[in-house]
Amino acid sequence: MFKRILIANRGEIALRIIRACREMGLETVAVYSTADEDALHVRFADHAVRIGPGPSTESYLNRSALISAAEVSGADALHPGYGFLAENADFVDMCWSHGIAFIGPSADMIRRMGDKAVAKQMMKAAGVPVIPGSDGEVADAATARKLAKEIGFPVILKASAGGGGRGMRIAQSEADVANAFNMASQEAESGFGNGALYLEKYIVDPRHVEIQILGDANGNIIHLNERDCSIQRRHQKLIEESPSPAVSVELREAMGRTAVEAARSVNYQTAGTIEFLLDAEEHFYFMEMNTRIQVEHPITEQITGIDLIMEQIRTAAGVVLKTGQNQVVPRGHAIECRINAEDPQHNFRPCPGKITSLNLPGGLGVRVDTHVYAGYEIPMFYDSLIAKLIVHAETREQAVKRLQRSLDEFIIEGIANTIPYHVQVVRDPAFVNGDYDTSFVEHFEYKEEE
Ligand code: MV4
Repeated sequence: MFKRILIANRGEIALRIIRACREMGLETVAVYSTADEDALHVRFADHAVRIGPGPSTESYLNRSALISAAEVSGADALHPGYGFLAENADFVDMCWSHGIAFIGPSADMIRRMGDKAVAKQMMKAAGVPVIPGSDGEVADAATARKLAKEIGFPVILKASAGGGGRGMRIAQSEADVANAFNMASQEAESGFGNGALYLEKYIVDPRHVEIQILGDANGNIIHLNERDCSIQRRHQKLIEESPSPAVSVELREAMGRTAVEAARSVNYQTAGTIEFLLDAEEHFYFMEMNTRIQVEHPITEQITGIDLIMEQIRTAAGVVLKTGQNQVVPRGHAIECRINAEDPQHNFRPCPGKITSLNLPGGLGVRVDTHVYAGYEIPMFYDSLIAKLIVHAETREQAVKRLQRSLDEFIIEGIANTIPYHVQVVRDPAFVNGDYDTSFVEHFEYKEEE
């Protein structure tokens, strides 16, 4: 086992990783920017190293500063959290070449799964259902138009180097294809330095259902059921739940088995997620593989009782999974709301600033993963996540009630935030009935408060 883990992240996920390490008897090293001097991850870690000024390019994305911090502090492993360098293959190579174990997949795995066209081809070859479309990349607009006519409209053009909704364009008819191709390619070129695209049939109003995977160095792979992440705004998830209200026992078994086969086909050896689109006829299609711990991992922890961060650390250290698929016995229903420092009355504009007063909800089945406290100032440099409210109950109906009352208890003063938005969403009949898809947020009407 490792002795001392450097956490190359900040905010709630840095705290989350520190908590797992402490319970495992592992020493922790926090890194922080000047803007995070008063952050809790700095206070609760055994050691802390300042790595640079506020902007993330000079701190949490500063690879040589992180490697130096690991070296001077004597860390033997590094946990990247999510975002920042969690899916940066060159950084993974740097860690290993400096004798620091990267807690996550190999650099090659990140490269293969990071190229969405390559990942899709590999999954198709392994027999995983994929959305009909191009076999790998499409060379030009004319080829795209020809292929689109064969598979039928609408189609979507996606950046090979993209993911998470960036560098995508929909074409409704033949006349749209050239423009969609050029726009998507330009966006991909300027955003990722790689204009390559692939083409797919566009699935109208699907659900986003993803399966949590856990693999070890011995080739054992299990899945920990699904998360429904269909409630998103501009590709940012707002609410996630497990189990999905749209997934039957039979469908869960099929999606779980498929996700394990997908992970096995690439010899996956750590925590990861297989994202699927689910259409109204219960067809599911591989979309992307995420090679990191995800923001929404707590709902899976609540229903399975498995600590995903501890499992990531153990499997990275070569410890074999002790849980077999038959021992994964999901219990109850969990829902997460992401509370952001954004103003829902003004198009969700970011609202950094000082939290003057704070009350966190509590009671049975309520978990709040947060790094904020009364008097804390949210810096302007980073993402706007303030807290994750996670509720767990025996049934979905009880979990929704628990979510409603917990949101009512949750008070954040001093900055605009998304609690009032969530308060309304969790009372919307479509949400209460679990009858929603990825178009929910578009259609939802938020009533401004006076
Ligand atoms: C799609 C799709 C429909 N058909 N691909 C959005 C994020 C990126 N991971 C892929 N996305 C989509 N890909 C095909 N062939 C619809 C979406 C999509 C979406 C997916 C998941 C969650 C929310 C979404 C919102 C809009 C579009």
